[in-house]
Amino acid sequence: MPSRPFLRACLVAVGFITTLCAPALRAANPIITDVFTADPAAIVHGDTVYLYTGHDEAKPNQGYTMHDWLCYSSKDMKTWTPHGALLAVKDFAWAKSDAYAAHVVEKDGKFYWYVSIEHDSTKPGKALGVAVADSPTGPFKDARGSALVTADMTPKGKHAWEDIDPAVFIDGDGVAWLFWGNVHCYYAKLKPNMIELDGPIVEISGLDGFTEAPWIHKHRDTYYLSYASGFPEKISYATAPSIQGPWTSRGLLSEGAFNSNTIHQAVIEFKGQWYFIYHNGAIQHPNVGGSYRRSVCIDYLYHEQDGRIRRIVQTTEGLDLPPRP
Ligand code: FUB
Repeated sequence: MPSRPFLRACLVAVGFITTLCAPALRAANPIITDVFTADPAAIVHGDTVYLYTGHDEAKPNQGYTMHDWLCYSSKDMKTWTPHGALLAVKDFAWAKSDAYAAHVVEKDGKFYWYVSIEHDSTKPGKALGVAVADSPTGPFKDARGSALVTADMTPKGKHAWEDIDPAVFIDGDGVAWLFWGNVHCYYAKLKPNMIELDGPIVEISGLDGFTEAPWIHKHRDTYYLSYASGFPEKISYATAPSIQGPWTSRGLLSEGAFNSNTIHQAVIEFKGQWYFIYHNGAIQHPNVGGSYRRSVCIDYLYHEQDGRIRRIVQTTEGLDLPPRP
């Protein structure tokens, strides 16, 4: 018969192995724990949510180290299927590094993946590119062979990372609008082909503390522009009666994210429930998180009757908690 110390050692080993093998994709926050994920963007396609994220690979003393973008899908927002790195910097021949925040949108059966990326030395600075696919999981390829927006197209900004964080919103009339920016928030109409601008680049002024990460959603008749504000970032929002404004600042939507200077939100509705998707730096195992080693989280979002959005409560339980009535 095995000795007691031997049995105890076996139990400890089993517990340890169980912890290591715990599902890396779950409802509690952060929802992905086997790799670092950042800058979430999500779309609903049929009965499935597709979640597209950046991929932090920084070593402990490095800054942003991001080479590709990841994709996950779920039919219940709680269990997630990984689809791997579906797009990478190397897929854009004109780009050289920095797979920063991105956004996917569906139009006429095609899926357009708008990305922020560092342009090569012919147009120095951050730029926006767009890849296209026939399915939400690819294969994606560069839709233009060149950048959609480059630093010389927004000369107002004095810094090289002004043209980041694309977000595309398709209005009820089918017209698509591209929003983006860092410090300055810009928008422009897209042509029906989704890969060319269709008019001037306009700056939205008066957004309290705008830093980056614009995201548009519509609820009832109101347009909502949420964005990262200040630094370390919180999330603020503004509302408007039309996609072209005028935008009225509505204050804070969320406090900052635990252990991360950035938070980068996405807002979606799925099966009648609204969600706030963001990142924090909370993971402690197997590697330690932080501002350059971030992890995607999801909590509920509630619209109030008066058109405001209730302040987001960031939780560790995430969607293991039931939604409030
Ligand atoms: O992930 C790189 C940059 O950090 C993103 O483009 C910003 O939104 C911030 O999250």
